[in-house]
Amino acid sequence: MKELPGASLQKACRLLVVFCVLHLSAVLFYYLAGSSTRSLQGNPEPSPRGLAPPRRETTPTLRPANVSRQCPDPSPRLVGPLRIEFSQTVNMKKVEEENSNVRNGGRYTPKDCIALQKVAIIIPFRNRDEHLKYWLYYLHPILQRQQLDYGIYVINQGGDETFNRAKLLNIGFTEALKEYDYNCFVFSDVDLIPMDDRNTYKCYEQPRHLSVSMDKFGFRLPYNQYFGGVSALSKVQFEKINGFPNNYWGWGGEDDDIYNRLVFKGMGISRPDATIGKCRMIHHSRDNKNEPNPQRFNKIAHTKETMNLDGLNSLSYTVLNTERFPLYTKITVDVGSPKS
Ligand code: UDH
Ligand code: NGS
Repeated sequence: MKELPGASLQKACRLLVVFCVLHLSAVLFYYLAGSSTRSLQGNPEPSPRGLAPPRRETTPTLRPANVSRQCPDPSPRLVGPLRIEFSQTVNMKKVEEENSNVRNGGRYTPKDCIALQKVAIIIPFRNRDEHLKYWLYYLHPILQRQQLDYGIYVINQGGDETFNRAKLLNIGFTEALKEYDYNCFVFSDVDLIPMDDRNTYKCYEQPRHLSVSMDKFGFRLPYNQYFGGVSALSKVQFEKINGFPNNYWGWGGEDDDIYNRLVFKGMGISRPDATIGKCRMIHHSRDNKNEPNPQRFNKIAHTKETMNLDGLNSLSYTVLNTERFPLYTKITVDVGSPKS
């Protein structure tokens, strides 16, 4: 019997449906097989904004094994402007309780994502315990909201020789790297507190000046080349300038020398805007043994010649003591003397 034209059309449609079902099943099968292989290999999810996937860390952290997502940039936990004041005394026991997720020695790693950077925060220090309490009280919660993998290093100058801020910072860089493969270093005075948590304590394409808008300067830069207070340099940027100078004894000029080094190596300064970069300084009088250095003007005039000889490659010091407190590591050092 001859097939009706409608019947052959029906047959063709049935064939097409069968083909589509087979095709879909095959796609589904390969997709499921692929995704189980991916999760077994533990590959990171495609990272947001096309960033390269994180490299495997060389030091183990306490992050759960199943976290493979990079922390978003900027952190969604930021709150913006902060009220900062220094009228109440800080109860350290309370601050420690409030930051119980910080590991001994002042180390913190976000739990639910992989931090974008591993940041060592280096604080030059001598005899400023009250300031340090405020710093820890305010900064730990901020740094956690910024979702950084961070460690706090207080580099305490032992003895009573003239203070040497920049050499302490070089020592902090060197000692922190012995502990963990940090890729970013934030150098912060102990008496400066950011007033906005969007001022992220991390590194950028260019060296970063973070304390750009201080209350004591009327919330503006004192001069365009100012690089004092709080700054952030990646490991690569820091090594490129041979670190900081070791022979600025007493107050002033070492930050200008650092600025010169950056410029002579072809780098520029990156800064947050004046609102995000607002910060408060804890008022204090001049410390003993930190008088203005009379040689500072002559020294900053010669950075170009001295920077390759004086810095990381000429750093010498002795560690006298390392103490692990719940919220920071304190390293007491002998930095020598201007004559040595
Ligand atoms: N520092 C100490 N102990 C010292 C000296 C300096 O811890 O004895 C550290 C501390 O981190 C401080 C930083 O080095 O924040 C910079 O030193 P500084 O605070 O003395 O420098 P600053 O320019 O002040 O902030 C200079 C003295 C201003 C006196 C003003 C009197 N009204
Ligand atoms: C400059 C100093 C810097 C210092 C800045 C701000 O004059 O080291 O003032 O000082 N440079 C020289 O002395 C060459 S401050 O007002 O914070 O005490 O950081």
